[in-house]
Amino acid sequence: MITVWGRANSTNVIKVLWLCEELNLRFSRKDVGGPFGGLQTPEFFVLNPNGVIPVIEDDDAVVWESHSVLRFLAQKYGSGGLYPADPAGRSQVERWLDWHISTLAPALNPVFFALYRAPAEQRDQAALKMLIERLTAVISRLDAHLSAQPFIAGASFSIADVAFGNSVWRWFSFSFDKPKFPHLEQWQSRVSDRPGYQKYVAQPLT
Ligand SMILES: N[C@@H](CCC(=O)N[C@@H](CS)C(=O)NCC(=O)O)C(=O)O
Repeated sequence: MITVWGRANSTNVIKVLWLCEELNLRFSRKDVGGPFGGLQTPEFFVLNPNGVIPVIEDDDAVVWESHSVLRFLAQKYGSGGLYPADPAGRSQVERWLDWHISTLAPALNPVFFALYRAPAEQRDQAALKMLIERLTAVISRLDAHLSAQPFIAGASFSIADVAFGNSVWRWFSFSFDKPKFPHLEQWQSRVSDRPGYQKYVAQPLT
């Protein structure tokens, strides 16, 4: 059976849990990270020398980096649709997985940390405003992208949608004023009735 290492409110662990549900995989999950600790230990460094979650163990394979985990599970257990085999289709998935890590996450995470992790009295409102502006510009690009196609990587649901689910959920959950992004809203309602989304993604932010 697959073991997923990581607390269930971690945005990167949520991707893996949602995909396990999509693939109907049985797994056990170990609470590490955040208040549970356990990442900066010699035992955990053997699993992931970076000391971060998620990590999965599946037979002899140990996989870390959330998008590598998505690729691994989709290749091993998926029937092809979630992670297309043809190079052109696959490159659509790959570029958005990379864009998430290189562009969306670095814009989103500082806003999340400022609002949900930093003590309120340490909040720098001017800095937060700039972070929100930067994030809004990135989200507007995603909205424009989704004006042309129903799913992140094209005409059908893929692991790219799984990667984006919790980030977009966080964006819409933030309570600050935001412009309307109708295409992104439509995408969210398109994926939100999937059981794995309901179970793991659509949770109050903590
Ligand atoms: N690029 C990595 C980032 C992993 C990461 O930063 N994980 C966070 C949780 S979302 C973590 O381990 N934080 C330390 C903690 O939870 O204690 C991935 O996609 O897996």
